[in-house]
Amino acid sequence: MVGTWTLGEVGSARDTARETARAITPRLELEGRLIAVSNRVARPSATTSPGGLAQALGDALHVRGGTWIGWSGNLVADAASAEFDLLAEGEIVYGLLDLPAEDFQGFYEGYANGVLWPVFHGRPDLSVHEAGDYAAYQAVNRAFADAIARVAGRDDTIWVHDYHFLPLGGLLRERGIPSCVGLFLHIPFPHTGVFRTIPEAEAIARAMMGYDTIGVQTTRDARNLAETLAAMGEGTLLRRGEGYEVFVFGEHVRIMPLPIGIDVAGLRDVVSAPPPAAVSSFCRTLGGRRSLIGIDRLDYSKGLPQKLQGFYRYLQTDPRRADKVVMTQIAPISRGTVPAYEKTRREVEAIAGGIAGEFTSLTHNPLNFLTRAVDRATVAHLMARADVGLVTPIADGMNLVAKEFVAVQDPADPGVLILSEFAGAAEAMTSALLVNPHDIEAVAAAIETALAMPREQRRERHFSLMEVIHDTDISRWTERCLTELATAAD
Ligand code: GDG
Repeated sequence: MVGTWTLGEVGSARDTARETARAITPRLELEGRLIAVSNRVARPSATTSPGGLAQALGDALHVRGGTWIGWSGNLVADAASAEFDLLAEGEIVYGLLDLPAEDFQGFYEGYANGVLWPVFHGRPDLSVHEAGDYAAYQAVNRAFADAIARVAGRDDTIWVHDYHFLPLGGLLRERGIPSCVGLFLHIPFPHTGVFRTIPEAEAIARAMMGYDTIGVQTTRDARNLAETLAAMGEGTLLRRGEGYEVFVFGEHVRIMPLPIGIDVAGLRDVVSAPPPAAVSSFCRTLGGRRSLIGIDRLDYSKGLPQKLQGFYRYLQTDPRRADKVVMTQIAPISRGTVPAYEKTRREVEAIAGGIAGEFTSLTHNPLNFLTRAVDRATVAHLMARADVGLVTPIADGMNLVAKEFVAVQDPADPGVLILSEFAGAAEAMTSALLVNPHDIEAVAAAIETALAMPREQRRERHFSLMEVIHDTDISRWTERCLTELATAAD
């Protein structure tokens, strides 16, 4: 059970929890552990749900081992009934925290996804400020800080993930946690003026200064964050290599661009196994037609209307094309009860319906549009067999699908990646066909260019994209982040 722990109680609670962890994981050396913290954990025994963060962090911890603290998935009546269980599975100890139902809604849908997500993706017009949501966000962050305080030792490294936990740095410092504490932000960080639209901007900025180091996806995010923190409290900022050091509110934080990647070998293993039967049967139905693929959570940041409009325009330009191509868009519904997501879903379904109505014949449908999640092997094999990968977010921290698409291609005859210049991935993946997704004609033209691209040019582009994919492989990314954390602690 997690209650409110005063500083005096932290030590004994921590020792008890450590003993429990030792008892259940004799293989793990618990001194100087890595403790990762994220809202969702991806346990191997549970049904995995799509999501870049859980996918990447799971891959990282399987490589390195450690403790992973996150929400248990259980909602309870009140804070007093919330349990915090430690559970070992493979090389990871999971610290699973129950959350009070009354706080969860305000924390997750309300503040994290109703305010921070739209603002950080440059859409403050979509943010919805409900009374009580910020208090719920703070309450859940305090509950996590209390749980972490129970297991963290002086030598441990605490690696917090994403916008759900921006204030954790400050809350852990308030609890006297001496460990090195870092944040990795998976989503973009906006310009100062956009960040300041959040009513609680200054309190959040102050709490973020509790971190020793903050990793972000791109140099643009690093600059936005450093300038914002410095501007909020009239502090100073210094360049440090590719990153910054910010001195403000009497604190000091390091900010570094640390672009995330994928488990390249793991994904190639998936595609070297025989494809699922559904993929083989899909390939037979292609009958020599060219194949395009899109894989995105159904989220307004992912540019799904723009992508489908671009495909629609490609077909309208020459209706004979409809019988020569098949576009498969997998768009699993995500955060479906948040109003802005419902609106995007209706918009995307209307465009898909327009394409189907205008171009489906009795014998062929040029668009497969699925709002269900499909399994990882199916996603990987569909990407491997596609001639074109379409990744068109209007804002995105990185976008792992762009990297996955490239990683599963046959180097001798690779498909072509069309990539939005607004994805973090575009900063390094400059050999993709870069497009502005708001320019529908440009998306349609990029599809035409990709389908006509000679093999030699496809191979050259793929070769240089693979250098980026290998350079940011998930194990390298993990080591880079942990080295950054270790030096921040010096
Ligand atoms: C956040 C940031 C950043 C998707 N649909 C299915 C499925 N997926 C998998 C993809 C990929 C992952 O989910 C999505 O990752 P993304 O990076 O594209 O996007 P977010 O979920 O928004 O992730 C993002 C990321 O964190 C990591 O830092 O890149 O910018 O927004 O792995 O393949 N997987 C399965 N079925 C699906 O239907 N199995």
